Amino acid sequence: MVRKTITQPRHEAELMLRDATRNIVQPSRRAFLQRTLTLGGLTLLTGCTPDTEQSMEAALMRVSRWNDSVQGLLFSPATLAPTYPESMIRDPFPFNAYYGEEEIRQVNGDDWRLELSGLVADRTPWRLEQLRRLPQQAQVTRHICVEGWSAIGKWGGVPLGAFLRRIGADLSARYVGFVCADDYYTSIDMASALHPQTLMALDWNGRNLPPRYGFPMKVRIPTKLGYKNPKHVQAMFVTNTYPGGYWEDRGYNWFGGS
Ligand SMILES: Nc1nc2c(c(=O)[nH]1)N[C@H]1C(S)=C(S)[C@@H](COP(=O)(O)O)O[C@H]1N2
Ligand SMILES: [Mo]
Repeated sequence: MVRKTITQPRHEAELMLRDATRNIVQPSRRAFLQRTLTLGGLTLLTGCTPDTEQSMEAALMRVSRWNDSVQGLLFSPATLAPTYPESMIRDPFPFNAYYGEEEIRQVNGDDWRLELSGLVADRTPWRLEQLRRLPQQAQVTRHICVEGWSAIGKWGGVPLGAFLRRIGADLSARYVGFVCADDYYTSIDMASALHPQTLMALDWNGRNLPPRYGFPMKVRIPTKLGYKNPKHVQAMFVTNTYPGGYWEDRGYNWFGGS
């Protein structure tokens, strides 16, 4: 990255701000910042005037993290995501991942174990059939991807909040993190993890979750954007240390509310 000198005309700093906001991957956030963020505003929000491309990106990242805490404060555990009639389900459902369909991960359900770590009293790994024996719940909700599509689907499985209580997770901790069978990972705030519609999804449209949608388990969070819904989850942890995520570490907003 090119470092520029500290003494530069103000208009050049404005140009850098434009470039830096262009680098923000999430289109809706990018559009929002381009419409609303001035150099003066950025200075006001972060307490200093960024003067290099690097400090500009760092300042924008600080605004995005500040936005996380505002979204966290506004998030109400009692507010439900809209649900839809089964007639509106899109089947087949769109596939998306950071790779193409020819690379869909084939996880063996018999060997699969859900590994648990962090601030959890009982870290015994779980097998698929054990999860299937827990009380299940299903919802028809809309999945919204920041790449510009949305579709309605039905996911069924174990409410994540009930599972976290069962394994003795520290419910006052800040984050729940997920690690997937591909290179994907993400993390969510505890309030969203305990939200009544957040599911450890084992089913899609009444049948076993197919490989393309994240077999054997996908965490379905209808209050969050698509990239916050990890597929092929194989490990879960509870922590107070910010874990980030695959797209979040590349500039997507971490809270990712929909
Ligand atoms: N393991 C894993 N989970 C993932 C992704 C991924 O690449 N790998 N992509 C995310 C994104 S950006 C979207 S939109 C949804 C797509 O889920 P779908 O294939 O069921 O539509 O998965 C999310 N979860
Ligand atoms: Mo997405």
